[in-house]
Amino acid sequence: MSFVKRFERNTVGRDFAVGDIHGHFTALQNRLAQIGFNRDVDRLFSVGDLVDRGPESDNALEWIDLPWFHAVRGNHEDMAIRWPSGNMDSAHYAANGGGWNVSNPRYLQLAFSGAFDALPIAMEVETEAGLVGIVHADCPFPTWRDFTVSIDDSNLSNKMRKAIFEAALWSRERIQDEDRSGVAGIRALIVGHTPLKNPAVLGNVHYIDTGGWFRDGYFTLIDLSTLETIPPIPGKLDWAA
Ligand SMILES: [Mn+2]
Repeated sequence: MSFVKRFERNTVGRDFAVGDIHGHFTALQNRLAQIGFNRDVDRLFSVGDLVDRGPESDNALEWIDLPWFHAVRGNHEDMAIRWPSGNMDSAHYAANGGGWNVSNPRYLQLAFSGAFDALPIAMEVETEAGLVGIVHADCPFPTWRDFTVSIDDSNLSNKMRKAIFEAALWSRERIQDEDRSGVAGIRALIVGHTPLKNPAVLGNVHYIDTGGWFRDGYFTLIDLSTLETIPPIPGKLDWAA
């Protein structure tokens, strides 16, 4: 099994990515309706964090089965994967929005764990202007190729793979440092994880989590061909977390 999922160019419709959803699938659905999303030809790529905090986390299982919806694993999926193994603190998990899953029956906890464990860590989408990468939090390597080759390297120690996954799903280093060095070997990298008031770009790394799950937030959609966001980027890096 590969931790990188690759997608051919969409020659018949549009490709969009959306930030963290956190159990707000109805709001997302409304956003898609606003932009005239056509589920027969368009595709929607998710940066992960489908669950926790919002009221509709249970819907994540149906969404990841939709033929036009494709998600990478976020740190909240990571918690749902680990939950049935019993080595996570329930108070900590609930404080992070996982209460819905703590109270789920065991068979459902296992269903979520198994389904999320099958999600890729990274996706790459071919567009007319080049390859676009998607990961939840960050690419912890200077080049996209080093990252995608490393996570699929069968000789990698479990410890090293765990460290790379941890950074890919949880790191906020790049944005905290306002590091504009970018990721080489890819046209653009799309990430979520860090809620911002407005979408932002650092080098070629696009931050699109504008807290569609949060009371003052909204869902930003980015067109993977044009890299334009809806709504547009106001220019300045501005983050709320
Ligand atoms: Mn996250």
